[in-house]
Amino acid sequence: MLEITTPWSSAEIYLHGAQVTHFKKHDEPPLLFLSQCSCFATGQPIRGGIPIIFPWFGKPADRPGQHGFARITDWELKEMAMAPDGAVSVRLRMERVDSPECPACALEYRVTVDAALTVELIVMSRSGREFVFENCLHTYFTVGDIGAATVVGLKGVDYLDQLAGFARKTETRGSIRISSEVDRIYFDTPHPVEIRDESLRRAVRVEKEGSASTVVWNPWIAKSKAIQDFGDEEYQQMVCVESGNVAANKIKLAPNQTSRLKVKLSSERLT
Ligand code: TA6
Repeated sequence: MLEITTPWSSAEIYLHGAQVTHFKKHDEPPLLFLSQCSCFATGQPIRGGIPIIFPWFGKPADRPGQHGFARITDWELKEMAMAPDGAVSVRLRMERVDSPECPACALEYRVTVDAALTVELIVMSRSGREFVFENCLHTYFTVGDIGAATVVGLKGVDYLDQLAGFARKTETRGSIRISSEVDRIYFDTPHPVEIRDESLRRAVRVEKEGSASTVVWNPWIAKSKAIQDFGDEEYQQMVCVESGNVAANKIKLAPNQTSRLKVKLSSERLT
């Protein structure tokens, strides 16, 4: 695990899954949520921070395991650098030989820690065949109280409601307040999304490049109890706002081409 400290912030990154598990500006509560019940074990995903979902999202019938293998693979640290202003960047890499579930490819993950947290997932095909995949940076955000938080920026957007048999619906609310289990894949949302946290008095901004889908998830009470590596009450302190390319937005990568998914997370005080 890499522990990073900059003039503005601190962060932690596990080689397991190349998972950022902590990011905190010195004068604020943590931006990322990490479950107190998370496993840290071979073959198990870490519950919180920014799991890298690749090359499939969810649990397709013909695929082994939920959310692909990137988040349970040990990545290689290739480079760490500090800029003159103290910003720290880290480059991690994993490679895959050709397999039925994934053509030969190389992945790089670049993390930049400064007053914000910027992560970029780069997928390079090393195959002569088209590579169709999904990717998603499955970010868990800390909120002071889920009842005092809203997700802003999805009004008028179509989504699949995973709790209603993937029914396609349209978001009618400019500010989404969560008061039950929510599990939605919003389509064609390249624009920024915000989490406004009245409890912690801050706005968290999610800016993206190369991401057409936004997933919003909170397990709420029953699902929280059912998830082994998640505390029964932790749904009150987190919300997932995930950035990627999922379902109808999946990526079709031509042979030997490269795909980039970049997300910048920042926060400012609510005045
Ligand atoms: O965030 C969307 C989602 O697909 C939910 O359906 C829920 O399963 C969540 O991911 C967590 O998945 P995980 O495999 O990490 O338990």
